[in-house]
Amino acid sequence: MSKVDVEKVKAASLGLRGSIVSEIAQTTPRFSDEAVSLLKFHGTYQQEDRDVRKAARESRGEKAWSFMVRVKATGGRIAAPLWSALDDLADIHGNGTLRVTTRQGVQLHGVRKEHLRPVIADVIAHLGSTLATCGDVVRNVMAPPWPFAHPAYELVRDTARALSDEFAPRSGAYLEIWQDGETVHTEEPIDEPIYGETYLPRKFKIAVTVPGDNSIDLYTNDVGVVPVFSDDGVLLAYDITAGGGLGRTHGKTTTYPRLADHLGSVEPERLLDAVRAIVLVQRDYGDRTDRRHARLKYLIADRGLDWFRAEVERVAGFALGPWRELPAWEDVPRFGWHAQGDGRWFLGLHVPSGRVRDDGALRMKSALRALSDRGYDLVATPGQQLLIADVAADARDGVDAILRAHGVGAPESISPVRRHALACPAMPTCGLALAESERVIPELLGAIEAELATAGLPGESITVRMTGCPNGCARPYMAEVGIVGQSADRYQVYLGGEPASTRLATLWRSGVRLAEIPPLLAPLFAAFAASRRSGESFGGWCAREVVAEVLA
Ligand code: SRM
Ligand code: SF4
Repeated sequence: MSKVDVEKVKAASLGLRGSIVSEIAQTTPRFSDEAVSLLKFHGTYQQEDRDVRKAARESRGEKAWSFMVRVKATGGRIAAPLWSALDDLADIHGNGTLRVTTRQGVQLHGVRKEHLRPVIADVIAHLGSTLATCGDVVRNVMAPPWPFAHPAYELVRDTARALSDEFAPRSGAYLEIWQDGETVHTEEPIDEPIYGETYLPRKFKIAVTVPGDNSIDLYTNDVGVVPVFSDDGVLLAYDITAGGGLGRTHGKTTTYPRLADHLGSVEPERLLDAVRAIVLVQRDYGDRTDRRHARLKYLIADRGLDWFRAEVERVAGFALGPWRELPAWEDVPRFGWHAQGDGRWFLGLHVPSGRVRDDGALRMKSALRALSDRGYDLVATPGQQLLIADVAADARDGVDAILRAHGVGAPESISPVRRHALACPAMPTCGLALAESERVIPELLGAIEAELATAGLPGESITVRMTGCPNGCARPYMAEVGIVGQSADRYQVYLGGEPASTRLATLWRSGVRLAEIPPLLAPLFAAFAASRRSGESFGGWCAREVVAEVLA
């Protein structure tokens, strides 16, 4: 629970200014709780190194405070100069790593308070931004990461950028504080035409994708947007989903993961008006009395989809059309070289849990830096992968040579289980972590792979997603095997999601120790190998054979 009344802090903040500037000037290693809640809107979280909590308290009488800084990347695209700058910042002011997030952003960890301003100023100087990557606003807008030159992909990238611009906070506070170093106190009303003085009740997430491509996990977003084309490729409308979200709290049954509903469709030129109306309805009706009940998913669940659609239509001033049928969804992580369709290529790399670091002979961070210094843009995928974009056909060998020289092997050699896995950061930086995630998943995946091999399924593709708490940052509730931290070394196991991320998984076991998970899954793998239907995924088999039994 937040220690401050976030609604009051927002209202009194004069457009997200609050006391941030005066507190930056103080020599204390942390901010007040009020400033901490405003800093999120600026893209930074106050954290502590939980590994050294006791030692830090004993030696300094204070926790080991530092800051996570989250950088925006609409559709995951990170221009080469910005990546090179982030790489430097990670070494100079961070913990020497960068982390690609499950919403296609990039995070720096371990930034000390006195370095926050130089870090964010440098991001701005390299044409990046951290604004609205956190806080009660529209967050980083997702789009399929693949840099295909196909018109449908170009359209959704443009649409994601238009939505991102539409919902960017207008307050001048961001540049005043981080670029200029002072706030301009004004008696003028704060000019936030969409958000007003108190912004949204809670975070708000939007994703855009092309029909069939579910790389962005459409149904987990507050709003999803999908263009609908005629057979000859003419844009007819946009389908809109609403009310997805995954966060929940252990023991609080009024909180739950929810798949988005099919809200309807809209004519192409009215898309921004329609999405703005949705955001405004959530702004005005979302539950501001309880932050655990404040997401759009609860508004729609409580009031009903028909009420919600009618209210959106009233605010928009026009009716939405019916939902238009779309082709089946697929989630195909792309590794290795792929033609973009414009004569150039992109390379999909495996970055375990999105953590970019140099680790012994495997120098992924230095390799990516060598590539960004040569002018290659990077693209972060929702699957915590990185792509090297826009490589000329005759430059591919050179890119491969740079990667090999830094110990980065061919991505095709990575097993399917590892390729599909996601894990959230959890310990030691996340203040909400109840159990380990990123640091223990490599070993867990190894043990799961061994059990698959024993069951006669070596090389089987299964989606394993793990989080250190029930908030769902690595979207475990959509996985074939979802693992959710409960307390130190105790986890819940969810089963039955689909590889294409279209069905919620169901809770199967609770209170399981990490080491017990692979042997617990082993009999299921054996039964799956013996009785799977043609083309059936492990998640599909679990939904048929295991989940039905759990729910019975
Ligand atoms: Fe998340 C809070 C990390 C994607 C649901 N999330 C946090 C915080 C900031 C912890 C905190 O509030 O103190 C974590 C920081 C950890 C750290 O040390 O870096 C954190 N979330 C992440 C990232 C970095 C996980 C990752 O492995 O990449 C992702 C950053 C995405 C980005 O670039 O914006 C991240 N978080 C998600 C997702 C997945 C998504 O958006 O597709 C979800 C589930 C979808 C959803 O929102 O429903 C998610 N994070 C949460 C929640 C639960 C929200 C809720 O409705 O209950 C919290 C807690 C909260 O907001 O109170 C949370
Ligand atoms: Fe932290 Fe929980 Fe999100 Fe993991 S799922 S990053 S432990 S809030």
